[in-house]
Amino acid sequence: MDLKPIYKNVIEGQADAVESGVKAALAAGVDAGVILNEALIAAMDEVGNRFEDGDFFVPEMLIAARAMQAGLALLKPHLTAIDVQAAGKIAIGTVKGDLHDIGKNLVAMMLEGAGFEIVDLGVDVTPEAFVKAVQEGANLIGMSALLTTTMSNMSATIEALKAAGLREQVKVMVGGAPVTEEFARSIGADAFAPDASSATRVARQLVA
Ligand code: B1M
Repeated sequence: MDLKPIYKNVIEGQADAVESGVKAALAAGVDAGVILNEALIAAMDEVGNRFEDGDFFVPEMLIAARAMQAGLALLKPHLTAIDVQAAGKIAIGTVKGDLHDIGKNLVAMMLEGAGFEIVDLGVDVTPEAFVKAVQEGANLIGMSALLTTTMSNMSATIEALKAAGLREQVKVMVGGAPVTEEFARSIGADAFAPDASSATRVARQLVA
């Protein structure tokens, strides 16, 4: 089945058309992961390119994001076939100053499917809120950042965990488009994951 119309409708922010396209693709037996990667994520990459080129502005990015999320909601049950065993409790959030949540939501969704208990702290999450989540029992922290300017808040959160005497009892995983393995190492995170499916594998290794 041709996924181009879904791709095009995400870029154009046509949420209803994205929903009907995703429904039709699922009904035709297209794998949910293929729809996610080849239509939804690919479209958001193109939206980013157009923004960089000055063809799109924030409102266009926002309506494209809404259209993507409408498609993502339909894929969720197909991406999260729940494993039986509870794998651990992860507090996940987009760091302070950063409002991008699509990638973070996708990672949370996949981790939920892998059996993790999810505490979704949302966006613009302060170091103090991550610390509180660890005090309340999270054994893994997942931080997402999409802006180069907010990546430093990952390191601020790790410092806050140390200051609270909690660093040794929690594993820290980081990710998001500008984040790299090298950056993760430099701030003392336990792991980096480049995408949602590897985040699941990495999280499992961290709590094993
Ligand atoms: Co923003 N934005 N945005 N934006 N936006 C980017 C990130 C940008 C790269 C666009 C560009 O210039 N090409 C650019 C950042 C440049 C930079 O810092 N180097 C940018 C900018 C500049 C901005 C504003 C500053 C624009 C402005 O106001 N002038 C502003 C900032 C607001 C703020 O946060 N304070 C802004 C605002 C917005 C919207 C609100 C309009 C909207 C977000 C809506 C929302 O999230 N609800 C938006 C969008 C949609 C984007 C782009 C187009 C798409 C992001 C996305 O959802 N991608 C983005 C361009 C791009 O990334 N190509 C862009 C799809 C998503 C599935 O991918 O989030 O990368 P991603 O997640 C992946 C991996 O990174 C990884 O797994 C996910 C799935 O595979 N991952 C993890 C993510 N988190 C992880 C955590 C993990 C592990 C893996 O462990 C815990």
